[in-house]
Amino acid sequence: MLFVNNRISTISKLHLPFIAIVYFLAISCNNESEVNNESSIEATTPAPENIGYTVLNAFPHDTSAFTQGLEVYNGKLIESTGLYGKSNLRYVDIKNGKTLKQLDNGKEIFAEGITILNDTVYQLSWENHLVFLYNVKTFKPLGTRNWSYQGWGITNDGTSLIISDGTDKLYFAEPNSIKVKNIISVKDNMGPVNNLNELEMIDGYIYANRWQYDYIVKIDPNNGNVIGTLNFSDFLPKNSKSDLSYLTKNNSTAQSNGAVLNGIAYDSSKKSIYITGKLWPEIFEIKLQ
Ligand SMILES: [Ca+2]
Repeated sequence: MLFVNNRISTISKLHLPFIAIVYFLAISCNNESEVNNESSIEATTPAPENIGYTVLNAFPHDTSAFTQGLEVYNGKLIESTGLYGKSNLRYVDIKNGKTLKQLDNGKEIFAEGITILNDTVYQLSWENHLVFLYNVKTFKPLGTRNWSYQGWGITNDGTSLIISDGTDKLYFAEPNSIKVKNIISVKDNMGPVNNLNELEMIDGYIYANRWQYDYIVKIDPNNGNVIGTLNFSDFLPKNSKSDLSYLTKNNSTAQSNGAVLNGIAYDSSKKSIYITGKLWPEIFEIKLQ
């Protein structure tokens, strides 16, 4: 603006209309660039906030359970375990960790995440491209559905199944046909957030384990933005009362397959979250702060 004003004093009045147009255009351009700047700021995902939590309890967990999916149903845990030849679906007593009912998947299946919708358990498989349906009370098989992608984690929002495949994508699928209706990309301020694994819907937000990362992300299902993280680095050594030496033995399942943080189940009646890891000796009950 100063540049224009100084020039006006030194040029003839004949040039004033031209100067006025230039000035108007300059102001317009400035306003436009301000608008563009604002929209680019809005398009950037803000850094996630750190979400604090309190550890309430530690309960025994089967150290041979390669946890891929964890749910709470009527005060009990339902767990899906992976690995070929070791995959199964089981009811587990939360307090003593005992398996109350178990259905083996067979040696050809590598089971993955589970969710419960309308009294049906949906169990994913990793690379088998199949989803298994069971009656939640009896584990009576209710059929299978085809799934085009890898299966990692699954939850639901009461209407749609929400499925991860190890990328940054979350697939919203119709529960009967399991046809994909919508896909969102999960991102934080650093870019795409991949390796999305076990999922849990908690009070309208999707919480996700990230394979080989010691934290859980809180995702806004409307836009895929990671809006918070729960830090679990060094969590097991700090909170376990068990001998953890089996996790570092050479040629152990833990060493070859990774005893990583995985498993989130929410009991909405208590507002408690249960978290564990593959082959971990405990399941921990936590509450968000
Ligand atoms: Ca879960």
